[in-house]
Amino acid sequence: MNFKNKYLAELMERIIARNPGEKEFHQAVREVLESLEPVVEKHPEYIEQGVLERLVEPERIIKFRVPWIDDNGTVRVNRGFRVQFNSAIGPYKGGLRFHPSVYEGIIKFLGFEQIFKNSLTGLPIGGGKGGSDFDPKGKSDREVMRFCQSFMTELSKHIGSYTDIPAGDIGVGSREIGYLFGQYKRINNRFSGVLTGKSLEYGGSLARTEATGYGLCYFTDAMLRDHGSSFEGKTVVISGSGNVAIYATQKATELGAKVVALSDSNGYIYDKLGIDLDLVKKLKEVERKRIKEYINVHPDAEYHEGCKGIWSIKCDIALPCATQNELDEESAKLLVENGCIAVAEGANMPSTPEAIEYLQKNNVLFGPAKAANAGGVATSALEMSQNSIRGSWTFEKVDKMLKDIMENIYSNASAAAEEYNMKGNLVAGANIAGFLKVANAMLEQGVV
Ligand code: NDP
Ligand code: 2IT
Repeated sequence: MNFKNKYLAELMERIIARNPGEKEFHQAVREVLESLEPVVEKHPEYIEQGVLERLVEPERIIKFRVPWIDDNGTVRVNRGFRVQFNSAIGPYKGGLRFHPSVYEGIIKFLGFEQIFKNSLTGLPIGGGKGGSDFDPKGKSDREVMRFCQSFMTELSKHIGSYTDIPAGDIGVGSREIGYLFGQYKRINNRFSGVLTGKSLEYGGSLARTEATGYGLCYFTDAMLRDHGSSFEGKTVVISGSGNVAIYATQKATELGAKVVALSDSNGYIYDKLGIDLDLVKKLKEVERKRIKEYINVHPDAEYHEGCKGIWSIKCDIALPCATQNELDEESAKLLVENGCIAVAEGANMPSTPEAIEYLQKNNVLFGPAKAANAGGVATSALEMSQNSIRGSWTFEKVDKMLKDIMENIYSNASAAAEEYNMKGNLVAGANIAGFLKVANAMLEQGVV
């Protein structure tokens, strides 16, 4: 889509020139600016006060060397990043990603999206993201520990429970958070809620592990119900087999659906009888094995090399929960051809712009990542609240709060889309609703 608004068209050009080569960041910004076209026309004050120029420029980027020693005694060097994007409505909040594909453009796209997602939760958290090109795959626990300690030695200078509170993302789960927390505490002699996604023994929240996947299903359920449908009796395809995919599978199944496929970066499994989730949890959470091992236990299930083929499986609901741009236009066409009625994004920016356009044009209900996967960070904010009051809430209480938050996000995104004459377009609705709170806070705080 091209911008009708000249100011936005020029701004987008400047952003591309100022952030060369960062194509994921351009993609994330373009989508938001497109959604904001009717908003800036109605509210010129956002343009006059430079809100958009300020919003697309991170408040601070920290980039650092992470040296560590592997089990053979060899010195290894990775790159660490933390992008503190926007603190208008609260301290920077967002995960850390450890994956070889990480570079500044990935962390900036994730940090930018986090601003709006965090705003949508209704909780007081700003946007940030971090990570490293370190690959935890195939590393021993001791190597991961030494890497995390080195990473935190630098990161600890820039974070704090009132400043910036990192958490997990791809490649960062409770093992990594544990090592990072231990090193932060050792350096600062301070036991604080500086990270979320902690284990229950040292300040974690019940339901944080489940939160992103559960939240995705609560959101999707709200979207389906609003259109007279539900998960009951539906066939669901979920990509990925990490934290988000596993707990989305669990909740979708609880809500009456049958999940028939999961994947990892090597390939996908199709089990028409419904995924055996206990086995997936054992393979992925405990043994850190590949998804193809599934067929050793269930020889009737199929394994296919390559992860993209997962979208050729016939389903009613598709939940991409692996990574960015994993669902392209060709995949969207296959989903539509096979009668898919809803796609909701558990991963961050998993659908390409062409895929989104195709799905929306073909009346597939589409739940964008910022709204649909906000349950993880929302529950992180609930973990921060519990840490502040030095208390801990029951699973039922946190889960109920999560469900309420996801339903509110759905209705707020839906209402914003309607207000700006784009009824049913949750991409626009989520971007607008997320933007307004942050933009108004920025206006009130002056040019900072
Ligand atoms: P995990 O590391 O637990 O799992 C990631 C899964 O995605 C794995 O199955 C992995 O396969 C697969 N994957 C990762 N990269 C690729 C790739 N390049 N191509 C194909 N498959 C890939 O991460 P999470 O489940 O936590 O995160 C999944 C997505 O959800 C990410 O986009 C993340 O940003 C997003 N998200 C996570 C939240 C959270 O609370 N954890 C909150 C909101 C969003 P393999 O093992 O082979 O690498
Ligand atoms: O993308 C995300 O929202 C996350 N990885 C979770 C961030 C958090 O702070 O819990």
